[in-house]
Amino acid sequence: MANHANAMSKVKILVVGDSGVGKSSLVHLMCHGEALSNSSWTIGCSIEVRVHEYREGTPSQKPYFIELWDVGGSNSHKNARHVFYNPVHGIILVHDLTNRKSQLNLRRWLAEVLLREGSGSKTRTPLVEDFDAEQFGGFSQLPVFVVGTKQDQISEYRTSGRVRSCSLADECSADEIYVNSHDQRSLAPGSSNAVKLSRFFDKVIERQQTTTTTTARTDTGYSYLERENSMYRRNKSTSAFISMG
Ligand SMILES: Nc1nc2c(ncn2[C@@H]2O[C@H](COP(=O)(O)OP(=O)(O)O)[C@@H](O)[C@H]2O)c(=O)[nH]1
Ligand SMILES: [Mg+2]
Repeated sequence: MANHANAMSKVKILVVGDSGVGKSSLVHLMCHGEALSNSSWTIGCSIEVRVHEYREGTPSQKPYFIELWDVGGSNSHKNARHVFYNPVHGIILVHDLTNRKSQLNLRRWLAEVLLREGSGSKTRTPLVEDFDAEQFGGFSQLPVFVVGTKQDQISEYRTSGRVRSCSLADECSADEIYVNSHDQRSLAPGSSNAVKLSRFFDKVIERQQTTTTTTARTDTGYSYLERENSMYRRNKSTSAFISMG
């Protein structure tokens, strides 16, 4: 803590999707490079961190902490989980390829997060249950990544083009990957999945650079997370400037 100037910068990504789609398994694979041996019910929110090399292989390469906030998908926590939503720099939407409903529900998840993002955490969520690209005109700046899990449970016939890709991914100009979170090869370094994920992390970092000054709160209800984040922003301003060139 003594030397903030050398502290590694960090970004916060929310990982959301219905309960049981495989968020915890996916986050574990992303952060540890191996399958989660026994997943348990996520209560509230669990945070895992991975180090990502921003713009790897270029002169502006720099390590960043990527915080993956795995928000429990249970309906019983619906009224409380918004405290985790602000601020956020990127969203990973997770659905289960064997469960079409979980894919359709991603619109609700996105709407839920976007309605909180940029608004005070005390604001009531309007009665909007679905994502509508027009309504969320400004959303496009928040990078989105879509992951379909349990690829091992669908037949090869369906993976070779028959699986309906997520239309939401198109609407958000988001990359989408399919994984089997029980198999570390799903995110093997150099694989197309890993490259897409890495590109997404770069986008999130770029987004964070452009928004650090625009999320100032006007309400007095400062939460721990907001306070912590504003401290972090102050620290960040003393750390290295990322060249965009
Ligand atoms: N076959 C298979 N099972 C998976 C995969 N991802 C998750 N699971 C299983 O699905 C169940 C729910 O996973 P979990 O990560 O706890 O889901 P969460 O509730 O979204 O966090 C667990 O039994 C996992 O082992 C996958 O890619 N393939
Ligand atoms: Mg979980």
